[in-house]
Amino acid sequence: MKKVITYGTFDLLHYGHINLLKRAKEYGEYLIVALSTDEFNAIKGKKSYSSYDERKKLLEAIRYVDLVIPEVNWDQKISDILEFKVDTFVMGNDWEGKFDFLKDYCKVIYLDRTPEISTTKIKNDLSLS
Ligand code: C2G
Repeated sequence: MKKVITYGTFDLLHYGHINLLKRAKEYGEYLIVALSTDEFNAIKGKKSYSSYDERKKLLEAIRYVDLVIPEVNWDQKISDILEFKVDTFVMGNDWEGKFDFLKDYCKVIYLDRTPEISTTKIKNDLSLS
């Protein structure tokens, strides 16, 4: 069984996230999402609207997602890939090249971001309405 992994905050879940998860799942039969914890978001300089548990529940309801694990730091990717025997690592191409060091452990794929939508845009548009 081919396993795929991806990482992110997935706050204010939107169709750009779903589009990413749908395409990531096409690389295997089992998709793991490493979801940034609230503590790691603080390290990333992100304040998510929804808590880790709320964001986890939403991701677990998505048909493409098979497992959600916590992302607690920048450095867990290699151990995650080894622990879960991951074949392919997938991220949006705003991260193009940033995770190429993982090519020693699995395939690394960067997928085009979905244009015109982002958590930041949603927050900004709502604040103006
Ligand atoms: N994404 C996308 N299209 C958008 C918005 C987001 O394809 N319009 C993708 C991003 O490229 C990323 C995933 O959706 O692959 C999750 O996005 P974020 O929650 O913003 O992830 P980020 O905060 O970049 O966390 O260790 C990696 C980090 O945890 C990535």
